Amino acid sequence: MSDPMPFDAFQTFVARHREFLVSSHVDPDGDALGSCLGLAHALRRIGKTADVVLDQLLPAALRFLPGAESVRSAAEVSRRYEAAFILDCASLERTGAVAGRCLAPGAEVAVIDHHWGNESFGDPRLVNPEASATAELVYELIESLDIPISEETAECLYAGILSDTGGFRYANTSPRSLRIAARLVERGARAARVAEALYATRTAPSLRILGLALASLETRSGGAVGAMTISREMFARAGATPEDADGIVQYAKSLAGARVGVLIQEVGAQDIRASLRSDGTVDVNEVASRFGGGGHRNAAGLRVRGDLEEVRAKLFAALDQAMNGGPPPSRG
Ligand SMILES: [Mn+2]
Repeated sequence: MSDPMPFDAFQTFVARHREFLVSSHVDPDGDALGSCLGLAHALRRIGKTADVVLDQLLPAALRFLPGAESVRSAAEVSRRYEAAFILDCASLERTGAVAGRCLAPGAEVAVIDHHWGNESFGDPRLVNPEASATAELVYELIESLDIPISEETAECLYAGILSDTGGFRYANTSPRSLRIAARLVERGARAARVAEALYATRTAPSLRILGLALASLETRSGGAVGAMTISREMFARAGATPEDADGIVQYAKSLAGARVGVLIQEVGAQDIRASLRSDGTVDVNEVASRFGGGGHRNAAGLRVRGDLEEVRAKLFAALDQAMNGGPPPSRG
């Protein structure tokens, strides 16, 4: 946890430097990118240079954010920065190639994050696991620095909060996140545009693979497991990649009466991936760990070598056992 009042230290940090690197974690989500862009817009507003650099180029789904076109990958950056903001990262390593390629030796690193278990790196630090999104903390910092919140900053931070609360549906949705979101809409964030981009926009391959996955629905363990399976042949038919199937497990989990939702994907020959989501009554992290995977109690994943049908049978047996007790199934 950070100092409860670290804003003075941030004030000094911002005053001391003219140019900032702003970065976040690999495989950026809406909070990672929204926080970076929202802060970068605010720093530019007070005459600073702020460059958003990430490990890789952006996923297409996040390119709607104001300023996204200016984001560069670490490989494209040939200079090193003396000062950096690292956002939404529990450790410096989470930035991927950015830490090694873009920071000058002895660079000063400011940290803003909401992950439990944030390693104590960086100074100054604004770390609060009770925030639903890093974007909430960025909002509070910008306010404390007396920087006016532009429409661009507002929209980016709103996207961060919407993303990390699952559209204000997850348990972390708090009065504070809703109050900050309301203020951001007052400052010009277009709520409908952000919701449309994050939750109602799918590419043709991702819609086709969703259709095939939905049609594959089966129930197991007396209806307590909703399972969908995507074979290599289905990916080929939809012209889709495993990335296009992101989030489909939520549909399996949405089956009425299901305690666990499972999406099983044949991503290559003898290469099987599965995502598990639980309503909290089953520890899917424990199930995934039996297959060498892991995650959290309510959301976990695994990837194993093997035949699709064999892996399916073993996974269903493991889930059945986790739900109903009995001896653990044989490993392998
Ligand atoms: Mn986050």
